[in-house]
Amino acid sequence: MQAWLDTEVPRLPGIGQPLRLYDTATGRIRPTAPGATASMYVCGITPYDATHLGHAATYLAFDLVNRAWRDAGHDVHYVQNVTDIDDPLLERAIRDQDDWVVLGMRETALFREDMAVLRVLPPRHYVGAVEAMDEIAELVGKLLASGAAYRIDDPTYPDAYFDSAATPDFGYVSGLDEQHMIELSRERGGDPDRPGKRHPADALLWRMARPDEPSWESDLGAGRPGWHVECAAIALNRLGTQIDVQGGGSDLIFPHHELGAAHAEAHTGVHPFARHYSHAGMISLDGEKMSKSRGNLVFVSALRRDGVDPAAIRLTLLAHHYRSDWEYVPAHLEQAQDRLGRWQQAVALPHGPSATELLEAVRTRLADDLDAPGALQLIEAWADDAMATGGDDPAAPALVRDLADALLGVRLS
Ligand code: 5CA
Ligand code: ZN
Repeated sequence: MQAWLDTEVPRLPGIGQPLRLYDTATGRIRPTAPGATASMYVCGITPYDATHLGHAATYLAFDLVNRAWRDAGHDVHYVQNVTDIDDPLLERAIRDQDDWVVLGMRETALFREDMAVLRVLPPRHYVGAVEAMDEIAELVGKLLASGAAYRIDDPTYPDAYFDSAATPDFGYVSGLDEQHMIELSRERGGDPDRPGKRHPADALLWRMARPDEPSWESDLGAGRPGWHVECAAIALNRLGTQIDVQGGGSDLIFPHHELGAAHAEAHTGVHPFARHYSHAGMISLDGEKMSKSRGNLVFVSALRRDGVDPAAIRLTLLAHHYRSDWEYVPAHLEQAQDRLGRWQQAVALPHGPSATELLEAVRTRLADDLDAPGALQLIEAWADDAMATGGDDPAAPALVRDLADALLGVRLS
């Protein structure tokens, strides 16, 4: 698929610091250590509803990773998928008497617009499950051939499942015990109770065609893929056997990232599949996780229609650390709009207090597990100073404008 439009990133003086990032698998903040090219796979949307603030927050977190790496001199190979065929999409299409293809295309188009307006840097490869069908089926075929997967004992629908015992390290991403895994997989699209599986956490790889469901021809028989193998195939085929960062919201830790890593590792023998498993916190509204299935959503597109400056949406989300769970209230947006106004005034001044140290301090905050709230406070202090006392550096306002744009994606003019 075509990704959304690219955004210009101003060049900053000097060079950014090496990024340290929390890794879910080891439970520690560790340096990312990419080579010249840093590789990142971030799970994309399932396009059955519009982008809400929760999605936006997650994609902004990884946009900060992208920007920090670029600032540190890396070329970033970023890949994202679109789950444009899966149960939730089909269920929504049936509920609304919609065509699942049209629904997916419409919501993907809206997501692309939202991302472009929010100045989220686009992935180099933006890949739909449907367009990747052959490569997904091929990976399933290889997992079956190597014994890492099996056909369930069901004569009508001999679906293919992944054997969770196929890799020695299964469970290392989430660190969960079996009971907890079973509960989460039941909640999040898995089928731990289906008879005939070797282990309850074994994940569907290929669902044989059912009447009234879309299906694709393949050597496996007509059918459609499971969810985790979609991301494993798309990532492996573009980024190779080991990647620097696997990203998504914390609701993807289990089963999605656990199983995706296991699929990849069973196929390649390379452990760990990702050097960092990085997860953004969940945003809630009215006490519940913002989610398409609950319907308690604040849509980015609706805010845009109301004339909200996208930079204020970014400032709203960046005011919370990416790993924290938090509840959105409209006052957050109002505060961000005030802040944006003050910053815009400050960078419009003919001179200000020197911003050379500010640039280094903001780089330090972001390199420390993406401390965007800390970075915002530093810029805030500079803006207060600029407006209170002036300062005499004529280059400072432009430098602050550029650093807010390049490192935080916040455009002030
Ligand atoms: N297509 C799959 C990933 S392969 C999927 O999870 N799609 S999604 O549309 O449900 O979610 C897209 C991304 O937004 C995921 O990374 C998910 O973790 C994140 N996300 C969903 N809800 C929230 C929320 N309330 N707060 C923060 N992030 C969220
Ligand atoms: Zn995914």
